[in-house]
Amino acid sequence: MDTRITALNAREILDSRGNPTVEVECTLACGVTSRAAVPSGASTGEREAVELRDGDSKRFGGKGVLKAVAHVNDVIAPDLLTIDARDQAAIDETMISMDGTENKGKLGANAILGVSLAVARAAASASDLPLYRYLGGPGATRLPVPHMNILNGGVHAHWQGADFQEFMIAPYGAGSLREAVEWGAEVYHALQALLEQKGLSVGVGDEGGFAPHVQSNEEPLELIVQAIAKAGLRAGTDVGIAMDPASSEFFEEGRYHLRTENRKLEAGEMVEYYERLVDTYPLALLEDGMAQDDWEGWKRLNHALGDTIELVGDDVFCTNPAIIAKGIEQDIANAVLIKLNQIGTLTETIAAARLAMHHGWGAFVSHRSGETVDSFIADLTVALDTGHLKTGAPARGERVEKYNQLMRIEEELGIAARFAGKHAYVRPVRF
Ligand code: 2PG
Ligand code: MG
Repeated sequence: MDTRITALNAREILDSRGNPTVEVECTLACGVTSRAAVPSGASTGEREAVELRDGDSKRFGGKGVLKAVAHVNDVIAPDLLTIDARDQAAIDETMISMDGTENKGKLGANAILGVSLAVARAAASASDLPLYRYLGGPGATRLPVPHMNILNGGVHAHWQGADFQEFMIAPYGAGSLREAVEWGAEVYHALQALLEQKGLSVGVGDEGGFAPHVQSNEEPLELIVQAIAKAGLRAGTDVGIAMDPASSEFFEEGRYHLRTENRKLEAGEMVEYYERLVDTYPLALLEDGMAQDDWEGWKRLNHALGDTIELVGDDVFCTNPAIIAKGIEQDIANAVLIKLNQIGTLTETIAAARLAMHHGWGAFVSHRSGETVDSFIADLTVALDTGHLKTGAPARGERVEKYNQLMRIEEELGIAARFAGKHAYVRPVRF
């Protein structure tokens, strides 16, 4: 097979929010063509790689990505032609130096990542390997616990509901990925019925979870525990809960503003708030409990809860190996969120996850709130053996495509497949 790159073509497509994003097609000399699409966040970290937008208010309110598309077609492509698509790290390194900035602000991380992922997929295809095996080798046999975001708040629900952004269920007690997906969908529907019963809205937020008007950030946890029981499952034993408050979004002037509860909390009070929730509910994982600039708050949180549950840093680390290294040194968390487009190349994303895992930290792979049907992260999670991922509700095409891909992978692995279950976390499940 001749795996040299013969063409790279980018175009502008729409994401799940109706905003433009970049899609790239990669063609190899052997005739293989692959495609990859780039996701887009709403609650973005300040140190994320740059998502290049046109800023032309006449198109998509300034959100067009024609500049990024042109960077792929006119700048990146000519330089990568005839390079072997299997040389992923060299290709990514070439794009990083072509860009020349710290944050990929010149070419755009959306341009660079589109190429990085399309190239990987083409190389896998030309090697006649499924993507998870091409990236992960023969040891890539463990299916992750899906963390399904069934109740949305914060910016993903346009501040109409809870302040906390994501309330997820983790069916870690299931015997297989397929069963976990089944349980997740059943709890989702039980929650829908429960909300209807209570006269609450069943409209959904950006990630497919319901977005009801609640009176506090504890109410969703109460509702989810009830929904788990209503689905005939045991909260804690069969299905755990995870939260991503995305607290940078409500951290203002040094305090955490809980609008639904009409309270402003100091970091110490916020930590106590979480401690009480952990005491009361079967929480296995808390992401972005503290804000990206509140490293002192993070340290307090890790001191209080780091031995009990998994504490994942998202906005605070931005999948950036240099920042993660600092976080490890200063002992501020025990896990990192892994998002491809926060850093902008596949190679750096793999490095970020490995760095975390080599230090005994967890790595939690994630979608973005603006997604496409590209299921790259499903394969990546199996390849990196992170044991868990989050990719939204068990509803909406762009979310379920990832869960569906994981079911396909499990089926293909057959007797070799393992489900991570309660071993998914960096801290043992308490139930
Ligand atoms: C997050 C993500 C994904 P966004 O905060 O973890 O759920 O949201 O893509 O909007 O940054
Ligand atoms: Mg987050």
